[in-house]
Amino acid sequence: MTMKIYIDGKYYDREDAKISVFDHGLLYGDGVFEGIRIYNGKVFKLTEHIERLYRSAKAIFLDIPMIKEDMGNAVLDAVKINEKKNGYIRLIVTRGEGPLGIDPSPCKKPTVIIIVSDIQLYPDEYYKNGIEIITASSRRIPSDSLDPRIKSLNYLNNIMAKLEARQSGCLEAVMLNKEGFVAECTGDNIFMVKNNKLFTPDPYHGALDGITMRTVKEIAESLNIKTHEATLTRYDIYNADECFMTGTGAEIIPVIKIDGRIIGDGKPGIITGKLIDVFKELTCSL
Ligand code: PXG
Repeated sequence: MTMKIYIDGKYYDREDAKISVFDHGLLYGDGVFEGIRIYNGKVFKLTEHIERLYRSAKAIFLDIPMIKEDMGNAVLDAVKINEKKNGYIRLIVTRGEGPLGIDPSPCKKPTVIIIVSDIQLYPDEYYKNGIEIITASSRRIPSDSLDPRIKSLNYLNNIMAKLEARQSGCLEAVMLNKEGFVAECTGDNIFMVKNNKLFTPDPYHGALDGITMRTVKEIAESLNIKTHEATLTRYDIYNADECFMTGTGAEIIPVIKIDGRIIGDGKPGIITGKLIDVFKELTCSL
């Protein structure tokens, strides 16, 4: 089964799926995207992802040339055509082709791309044993420069933080905002547990409004665990009982060490484990 990639209403084989070198998505990172999971042939939280895509687009003045319903159907169609039962969808809308120069006004038609593929961000053992992370020196772009809720094609500062993690032998990094408060990781939201309560940075501090983060909050509520959107510093994470990250790709992954400090007893925590179990049940019962 070869991969079929959707570009502007047509399907192409992987080798033929190409866009212009004059696309402003490539030239300037001018565009928005979503990463979505397929579990058991069902698209997880499709409406939420489509809604977030259109909110990101609106914020950057990008007029997506189709209505939300058609976009949702295009995603479902791409999943069906690729016969994907478990996998990952990358939905991208770029500013489209235009002349050189950052002014997007000559770009007449946004490019819509849907890739249906696979994703495994971390090996299985990390879900069982947890991972070690560092704090990156690259800060999250300030909210007053680029709202962190916009899931844009500009990931350079996150990539710099990811590289910093890799260079210090870790897989992930936590990013602080310009005031030094914890914002999120390079492609995941962060949570900590203290005294049986969940804490996650208030999105105001510079986090993406994560769909997995929201799902985890709902699961916590169903387990009678309270979640607080808080102002967190590295000190809070160092002294947490448990810590984990959430994201579409990673799902829920325990963090057991940060900046060399062992979190809790250095093993994935009990509440983290419960949340992982319920999340798994949720995605398996779709
Ligand atoms: N923060 C950032 C900066 C993200 O990019 C999240 C948080 C988690 O949000 P969701 O809605 O997915 O729970 C993301 C999402 C990848 C990859 O290819 C990255 C994400 C999602 C899927 C795949 O690394 N980031």
